[in-house]
Amino acid sequence: MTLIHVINPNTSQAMTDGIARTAREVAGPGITVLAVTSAMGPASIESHYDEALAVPGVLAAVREGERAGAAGHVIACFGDPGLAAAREVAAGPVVGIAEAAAHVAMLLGRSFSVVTTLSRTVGHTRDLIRSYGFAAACAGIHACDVPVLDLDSPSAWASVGKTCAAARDSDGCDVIVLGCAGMTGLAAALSGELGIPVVDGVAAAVKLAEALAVLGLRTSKRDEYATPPPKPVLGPLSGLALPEPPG
Ligand code: 2AL
Repeated sequence: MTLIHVINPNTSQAMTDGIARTAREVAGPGITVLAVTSAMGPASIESHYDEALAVPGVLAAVREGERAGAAGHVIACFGDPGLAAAREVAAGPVVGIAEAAAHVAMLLGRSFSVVTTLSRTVGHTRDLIRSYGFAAACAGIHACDVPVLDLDSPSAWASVGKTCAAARDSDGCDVIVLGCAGMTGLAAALSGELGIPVVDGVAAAVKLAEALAVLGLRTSKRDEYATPPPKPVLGPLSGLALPEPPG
């Protein structure tokens, strides 16, 4: 059994249910998906403050997934909150949906545009894409102005679709990347409407995590991503202190 541990970094169970549906749809034979909702943090992540509050819950979830024997982890929020720290404490690969979606988009065309939720997330998304090395290929980042937790209605889906079409027309991009886990499940229909590939980050990340796990490829522990040395952690986060290594 190969376990792929999919973490919803926000605390909305409804969003986890949608993420889990996509993950199970795309997971290959022999893959078990364990989809979990963060046990602490904000209901949705659409500001720097939300993201900072979400990271401890992501790290707690990664450590629980390790104890459950996860072969790989997916961080299913487009800010990839806590991704580098998660790589330090996980044995298997950790894949964020933003990084996964950008990689997959670059296998499908020369340029991509991202459709995100609120305009306040555009700058952070731009920083992320730049940090992953894809700035030159990113033709634009567009907000549909729908808050994360409102992405579950036909009118919200219509706004996402309209923003994708506008991004395609204004940017001339080859590929659209959906910039929120709450948009999962929309890609196939949108791709049909738009006539260009639309990448669902949840699906991309689950498939990449699965591929890495099946290939036996793990995060390099040579230096930066090695397990950090244990040290005292005070206050409400004391439960996240790392143990002394065995032996
Ligand atoms: C997200 C996401 O994927 N999950 C969440 O809570 N916020 N992304 C976004 N662009 O707002």
